[in-house]
Amino acid sequence: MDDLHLLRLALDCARKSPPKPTNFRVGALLYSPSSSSQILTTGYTLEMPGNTHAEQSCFLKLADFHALHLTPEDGDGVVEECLGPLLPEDVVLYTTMEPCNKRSVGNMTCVERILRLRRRGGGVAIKKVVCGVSEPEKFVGANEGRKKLESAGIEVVHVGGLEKEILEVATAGH
Ligand code: HJL
Ligand code: ZN
Repeated sequence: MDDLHLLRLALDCARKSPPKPTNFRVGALLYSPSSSSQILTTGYTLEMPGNTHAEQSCFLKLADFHALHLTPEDGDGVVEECLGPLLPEDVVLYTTMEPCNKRSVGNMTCVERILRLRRRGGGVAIKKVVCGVSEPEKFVGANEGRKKLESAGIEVVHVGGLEKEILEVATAGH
């Protein structure tokens, strides 16, 4: 499956997100070419309980799949700490919008979550992120997410061609 096809699948997920004027409707998935199912999980904004982002929903759903049985009392970020060592070597995050690096008060950013996903040896578990658009400067100004991921050694790839559709879906309800 090529990048554009996978990004299109992520966009299909974004369409399921309930419109909310104060965020973007984003879709994401985790892809591992060496795994038998290849698409490990999908997610979209507000899919999981709470003010959840698409990438965060992916991590929560995959944690459930691995029966990690985590509850909100375990604390934010614990899902990612437990999930990191379980991820296959070649996992790639596809997301219609670059991961967030700033959020409304009290919520961990997706960049921070990605950096918490670590292998047993301590290296980052997700080494590549593919996204369709940068975050528009509407809510939090310039998103430094890409830069932060890259300085942690994560490759961030922009795949062009779906920008118009992605932004239409992201801003529906604004
Ligand atoms: C990404 C998402 C999502 C955003 N970005 N990559 N995935 N909703 O699922 C980024 C945007 C924030 C707003 C509001 N959106 O979501 O900057 O309420 O949604 O914390 O800044 O912040 P909250
Ligand atoms: Zn986010």
